[in-house]
Amino acid sequence: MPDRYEPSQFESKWQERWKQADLFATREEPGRPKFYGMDFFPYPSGAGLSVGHCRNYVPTDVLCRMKFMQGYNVLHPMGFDSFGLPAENEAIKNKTHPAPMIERYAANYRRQMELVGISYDWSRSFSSADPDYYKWTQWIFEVLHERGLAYRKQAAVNWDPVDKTVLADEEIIGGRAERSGALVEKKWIPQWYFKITEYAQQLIDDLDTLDWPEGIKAQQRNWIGKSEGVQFRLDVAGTGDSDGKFDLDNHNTPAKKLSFEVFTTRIDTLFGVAFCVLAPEHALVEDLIKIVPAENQADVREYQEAAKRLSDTDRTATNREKTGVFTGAYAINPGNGQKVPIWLADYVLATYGTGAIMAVPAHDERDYEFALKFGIPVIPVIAPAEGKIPEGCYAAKDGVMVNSGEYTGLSVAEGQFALARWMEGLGIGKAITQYKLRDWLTSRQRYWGCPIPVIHSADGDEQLVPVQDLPVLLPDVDSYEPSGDGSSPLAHIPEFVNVTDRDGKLGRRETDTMSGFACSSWYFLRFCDPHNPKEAWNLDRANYWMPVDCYVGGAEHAVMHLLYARFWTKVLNDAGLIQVREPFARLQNQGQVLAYTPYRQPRDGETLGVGEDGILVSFAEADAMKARGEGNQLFYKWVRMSKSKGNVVTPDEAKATFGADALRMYLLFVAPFSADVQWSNEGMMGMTRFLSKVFKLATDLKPFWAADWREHIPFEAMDPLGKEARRLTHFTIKTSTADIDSFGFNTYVSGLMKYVNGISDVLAKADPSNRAHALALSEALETLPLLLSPGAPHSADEIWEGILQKPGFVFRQDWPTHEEALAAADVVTVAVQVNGKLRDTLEFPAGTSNEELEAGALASAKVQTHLEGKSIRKVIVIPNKLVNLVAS
Ligand code: ANZ
Repeated sequence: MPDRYEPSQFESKWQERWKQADLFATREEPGRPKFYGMDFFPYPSGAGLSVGHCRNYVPTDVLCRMKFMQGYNVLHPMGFDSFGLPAENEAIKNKTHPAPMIERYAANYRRQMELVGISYDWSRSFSSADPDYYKWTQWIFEVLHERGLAYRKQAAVNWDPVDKTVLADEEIIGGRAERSGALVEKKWIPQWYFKITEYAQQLIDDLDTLDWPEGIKAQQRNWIGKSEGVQFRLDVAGTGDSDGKFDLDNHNTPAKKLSFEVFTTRIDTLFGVAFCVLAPEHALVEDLIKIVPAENQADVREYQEAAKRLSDTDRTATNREKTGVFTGAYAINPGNGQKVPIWLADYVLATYGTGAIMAVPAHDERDYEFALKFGIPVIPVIAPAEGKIPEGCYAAKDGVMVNSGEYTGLSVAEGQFALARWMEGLGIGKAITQYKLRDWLTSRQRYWGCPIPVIHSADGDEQLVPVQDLPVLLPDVDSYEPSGDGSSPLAHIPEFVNVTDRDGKLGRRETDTMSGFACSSWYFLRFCDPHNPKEAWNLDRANYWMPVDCYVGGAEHAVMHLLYARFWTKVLNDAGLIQVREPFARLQNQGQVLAYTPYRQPRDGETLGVGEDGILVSFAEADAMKARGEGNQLFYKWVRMSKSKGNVVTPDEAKATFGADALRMYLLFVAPFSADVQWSNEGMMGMTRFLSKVFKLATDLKPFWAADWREHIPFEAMDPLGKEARRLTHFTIKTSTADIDSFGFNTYVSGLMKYVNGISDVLAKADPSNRAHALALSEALETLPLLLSPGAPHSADEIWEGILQKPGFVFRQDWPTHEEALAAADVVTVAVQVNGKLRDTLEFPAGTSNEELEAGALASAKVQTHLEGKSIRKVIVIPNKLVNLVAS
């Protein structure tokens, strides 16, 4: 048994033995508490895993391993999110079929996960592209459909002319498709939606019940975007007049009354309305255009055309100069009867509120910019409670109403209340709540997805495929490239499309597939009962395991996946199909792994892209440049490890060079869990040295080993050295447990390091013939692999069997518990600072009160010399650690 960490000697051996013993099979023993720990559903890419992925999987594994040892029934599953665009695009590129390709990639992921010793129960694994799985995705679609939550409508969708597919808003960045980089166009086709808007309020409210990072909750709240305001009607001047005439010049079109609704969060500014704006696509424009002068008509048409070419993101970018066009028509402000011009402007979106606004340049920045540009008057109607009306735009909500008729003098809140009531009384408006959230566009005109289980009957109605006929199988075809006409490739397969409907007539099968987000909105339920052929899940099994107690993955999924999964869970709960209303009780986001990556200066004639400061080069190229003496053109940056940057370190390499446990412990130790990590080989070396130290300590402790220590401890004649060993052990049990629970993995590892050092110090002074030393150090020797095992499970088993000569796996042992009295230090050393500078260190009994610490610090002669002539202004005390006296 070497007294060093030699991973090649034992890591693969243990992995093999774990597999043979089926060590990680999910335990469902009655009487135990449950723990469901899960990582985000990965899409298996051809590039395989990098050590960056391991920063997601290893910490979850540590937590799950500890929970199992603590006696929990643990569900720790892994599966593959196989459907979707990335897989399909990769398959097209490689000229292969996505199904076998993805299966190969998934197998490689699994191999790599096993390589680093992740304790997944593989018997529960599945892929979202398995018919046994997507059958139930289709079934849930039908549940939604039956509840009126899945519907189809004609919609102007974002069209990616390169990938030839429709995109969700979230897939567009700066007007371009996130994946292909193509400029996004608009196209009208029928699309399937899930009515997530129906759950907007609940999705906000229930965030309060979740133990999630505040930042993610805030992003969800913003995304849902709740606004409280008033929606009211404005009439178009001159329409609906009794004499049938308009008061617009040159016009005498028959008098049809025209009006439009606006939504405002600031009805208190009603008397400051200087103009109104309609979105260029607003339906009223078609009527307005008939009653306005010819030159306005032409302007309006031209402006509408220009607006079509812009995405919503571009239109609302705050740094973009405002554009707009006067329609030639006027609206009447119901507050004061004044006529205000109606403009078209693209900063007003057709898809939010009513697609029309009352514009108040004195109190809204966007309107202010617009008014300045087009010479529209600015009419202040809100003044700060004190001081005079500021120049420009005063957007603050605190103040009183001025120039507002009978409402003058009311506060903003009072004015909002009064005006809303007044409009309600008049029947022209009412207080409403608006959400920015839009329904979830789910259909994709692509092959590689879960088919939507609908038949369009001969009579034109929508029929759900009967449950007994599910799944609607994705046909196995050679050619599945996008058809390019906007329809799914499935639409060109007659055997798929032609079906008999419920009445035996020839119908047409729906050919859109669901977006991958549908597949990942319920997989956590399937893991509870993964191979059930009769149901999506057995209710008891799902109710037992749900909710996921800890869900771990990247912060980039803050909105879509996490929101959609919450929505489906709520619907399934409403349908009585699951007890929980929220799927993920606790969420943790890991930091990214960054690699030090070479770039070079651009050469003559080379141009850099926006925001770039150099040209990425491969490591080989960088070496070649150095060899050619061109090293001065190189510079290095810390960037996210990814295949596209050519800077990936694979777990395979890391294991081969340093060992799996070293990799695990390094990833845990190198930075707080949620912080980004700068990958370093030196850091990995450091971790192999630490693990060697663990083996050395265990070997050196062996002469003290008393297998029966548990029966004889505590020993009355425990001397200070023995007591110190026990204190270190119990203290480390306490902190390791708390650290792992709270995702403090870096302090878990640093705590183990301190423990190893502390016990080594004790050992150096201990006497093998002293019974008390033998007992206390035996406790330490047995505790060491137990505490080590979540982080470095291979080493733990090796020490357990090789040094302690104990049977079985550490994973199956009980997690140690600490005794509070033993864990507490008798005496603590407290630093005393004056104005932040260390002036003395004092010893106190552990747990001394803040007041006594302060008194003790003030009594120190060294401290007093630094306080002379000064008076103390503040005292900061950190119990057991520090007293800082702030004096001047
Ligand atoms: C008048 C006003 C005066 C407004 C004022 C604000 C300040 P949130 O809070 O994001 O919901 N608005 C309404 N519909 C819009 C649309 N389709 N496109 C662009 N802007 C729209 O914003 C609500 C406010 O955004 C509304 O209140 C409206 O401007 C504008 F001093 O009405 B406000």
